Amino acid sequence: MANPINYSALKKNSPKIYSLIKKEEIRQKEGLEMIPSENYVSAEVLQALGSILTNKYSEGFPGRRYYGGNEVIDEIENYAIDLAKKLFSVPAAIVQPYSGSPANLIITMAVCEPKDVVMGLSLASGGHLTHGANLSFSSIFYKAVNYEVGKDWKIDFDALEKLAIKHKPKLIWAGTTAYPFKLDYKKFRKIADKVGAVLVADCSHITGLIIAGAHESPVPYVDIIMTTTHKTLRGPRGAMIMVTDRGMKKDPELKTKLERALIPGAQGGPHNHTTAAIAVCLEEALKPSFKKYGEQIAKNAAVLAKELGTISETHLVLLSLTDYGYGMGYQGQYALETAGITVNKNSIPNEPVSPFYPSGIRLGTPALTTRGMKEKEMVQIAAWIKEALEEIRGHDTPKEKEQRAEYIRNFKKEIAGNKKLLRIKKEIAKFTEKFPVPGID
Ligand code: DSN
Repeated sequence: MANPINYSALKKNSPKIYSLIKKEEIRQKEGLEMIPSENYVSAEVLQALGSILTNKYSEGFPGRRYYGGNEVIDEIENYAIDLAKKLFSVPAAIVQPYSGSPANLIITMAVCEPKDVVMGLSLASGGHLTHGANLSFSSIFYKAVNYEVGKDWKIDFDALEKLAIKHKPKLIWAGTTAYPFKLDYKKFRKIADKVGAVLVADCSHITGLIIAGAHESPVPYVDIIMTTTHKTLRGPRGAMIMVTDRGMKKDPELKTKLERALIPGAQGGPHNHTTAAIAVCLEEALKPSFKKYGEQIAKNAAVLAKELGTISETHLVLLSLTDYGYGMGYQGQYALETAGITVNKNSIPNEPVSPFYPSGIRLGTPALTTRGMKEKEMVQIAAWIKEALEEIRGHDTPKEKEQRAEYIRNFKKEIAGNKKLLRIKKEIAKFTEKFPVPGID
């Protein structure tokens, strides 16, 4: 397929950026993109993103703007809102958040007063920064209380309930970024009701699985839903906030409070090219083919996990590398990158080393599934991963903290020329030829 973006002007007048885009195209095409929060958008999403809609200021909401000339922008935003409401069966949607973290700030500002208690899964247990991590707004301006996973790596609901009763949170987050199991929204609801908290699902990672029916929808259980639009939903970088019927009933002012927290609270003008691209990705997500896509993401992750000796009920695999040595996440990420497989180092529950030199890696199937890869390909990919990871055995992170940075520098130098990894990279480049990337020639 022809490239959906015509780069001729860029090629002529900004050759530096043009050549870097081309370089990145090769990386995205010839490697295996396995970061679970990433995906490949369609040609249609790319074209909307590259449109002249970026030229317009539109602070406010459709029919209520601070600038003139927004007739068309109003139509675009209303269309995106309607599609979001239809896709999720919710009465209200806001499509302007710049991304997930600002969206979570907006929600927290709408629901809480400064210093109120917010509760979320800890970062170390697979939660998100904005759900109450140190140094995030959520713990600087609010009183953050974190719940954790248990020994089985699943959310410990008994402990969560005890913490909620003790701290009486105003807001409870039900959402994850590195959690390979399904979420039990009913249990979250019961606890939220017990303490009178607003329950918010941050389903950014799993929205595609929810749309496909592979995961239960949080809509009947939660008051607010936040999702980014660029992960399994396969749209542009952005986010949406939706209020459920339950949320509207609980607080009929909730949508207005969220809008006010967005502007003037936390953001300025919406990114209208992104809003249009969100509408395009929602159109795509409403098609039956998207349901198949979401189902396949989960099937692929289950096979990948099994081949790697673990379990996934989602789109991601959280792989402990403790069998390979001490603090092997960094080394695992780098060895795989050298072999053409992009993943990210990740803490494992009860991380024994540190978040910067963690003991695991996080891998996902959304982008591979977009390229048309299925179970058979996951078996092959798992074999490459296991072969590549053998190359890090014996390369343990030093126990002495001050030696770690230099150790990693030397490790990288050594591994960059590893013959086995470079052979795998070549095999992968050949293998990926059969799986086109939407939006790249
Ligand atoms: N950075 C995202 C992720 O990779 O999960 C979360 O915001």
